[in-house]
Amino acid sequence: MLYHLLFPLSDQISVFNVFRYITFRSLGAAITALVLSLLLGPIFIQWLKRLQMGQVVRAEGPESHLKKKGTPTMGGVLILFALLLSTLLWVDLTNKGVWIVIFVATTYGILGFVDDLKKVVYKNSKGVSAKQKLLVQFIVAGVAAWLFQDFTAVNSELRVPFFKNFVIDLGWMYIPFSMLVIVGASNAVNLTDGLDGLAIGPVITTAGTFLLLAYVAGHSKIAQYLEIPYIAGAGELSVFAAAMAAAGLGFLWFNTHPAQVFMGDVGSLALGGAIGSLAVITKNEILLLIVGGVFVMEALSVMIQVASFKLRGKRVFKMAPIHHHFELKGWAEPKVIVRFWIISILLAILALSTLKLR
Ligand code: 57M
Repeated sequence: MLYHLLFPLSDQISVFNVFRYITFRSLGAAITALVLSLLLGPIFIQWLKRLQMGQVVRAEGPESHLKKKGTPTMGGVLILFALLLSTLLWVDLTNKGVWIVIFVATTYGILGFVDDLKKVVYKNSKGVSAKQKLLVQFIVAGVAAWLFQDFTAVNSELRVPFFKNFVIDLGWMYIPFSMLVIVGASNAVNLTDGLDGLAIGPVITTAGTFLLLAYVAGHSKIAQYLEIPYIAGAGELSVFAAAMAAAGLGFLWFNTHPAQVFMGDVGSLALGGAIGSLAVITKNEILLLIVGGVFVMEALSVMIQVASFKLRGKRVFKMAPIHHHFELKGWAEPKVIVRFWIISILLAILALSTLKLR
């Protein structure tokens, strides 16, 4: 909004010329989101406590989790508030791509909010059924994938990291594929959110990586130099990604071990959906497997565990997702969390290196 209010005045007040720069507006969005989440965090947590929005902890989880019972959840409302307000304040509101990503994050956030309410308020620990959740997620992802089609160069071609000239054209299959990317990312973040700060850490590194990927994809000269698809308008997504990373950082201040608040499905589903959408709109669908490698590892561990249990009647891990496996191996919770953060940072660096390595 500030861009539309102040940039037109730059003829009279030249300093307002800075609003034309995506870098400046990304920095503004990040500072706004960080300040909002840090300032509103304590008030929001108090409010959740008063409303008794305490987490219901399932008995079959690791012993160490039982003491977490009652921790306020649905902190994702705070993240989304800071993220969306900051984005709307600093982004070019005529950019369609940003609105599509906001549409996914908001609808997935509402889905998660309903799930959390059912679990926390109605004490129904199953929440919204998995089938209902998936149906809504695929419908929203389908609308987003369809809308992405006329967003400049979002086309059916897939690029494989490290192999610049190797392009796979999925044709009509690109729509269901991109839906799978968005729904998969959302559920992978959801599964990862099982230890204090375990999900929000990789969300911050992933958002920071997409800040850079969106900027270069939307910059014709840099995209040409790096031999990556030029996607006109993708640069504005840097503002959204910057706000997302900063809102996550502010939330981590309260979610770090021992957590004062959990993000809830309202946070994990929304943030995962936003990450999947950013990957599709910047044409980094396969690169997301590297950037979001921690989320992939967590989701894969569940698939392997359930498949092995069904086919062989035996577990591969002591418990899935894999963060519980390390807990049951005797790793302290902070050790598991910080080691997963280290992996996430290394994967982000590796992903960015693919821009140069060919
Ligand atoms: C999402 N939710 C956490 C919190 C957070 C198929 C199966 C693998 C599904 C999976 C599952 O139910 N996942 C749901 C993970 C839960 O966190 C809440 O959920 C929100 C995110 N969606 O924001 O509101 C618990 O995680 C802990 N937590 C923290 N700190 C945080 O910052 O400590 C969360 C955030 C919270 C808290 O204890 O209550 C969760 O783990 O449920 N199921 C599982 O993950 C279960 N695994 C399992 O059943 N494995 C089986 C088979 C089916 C694969 C096996 O290995 O044999 C384990 N997790 C739990 N209980 N808590 C075991 C059962």
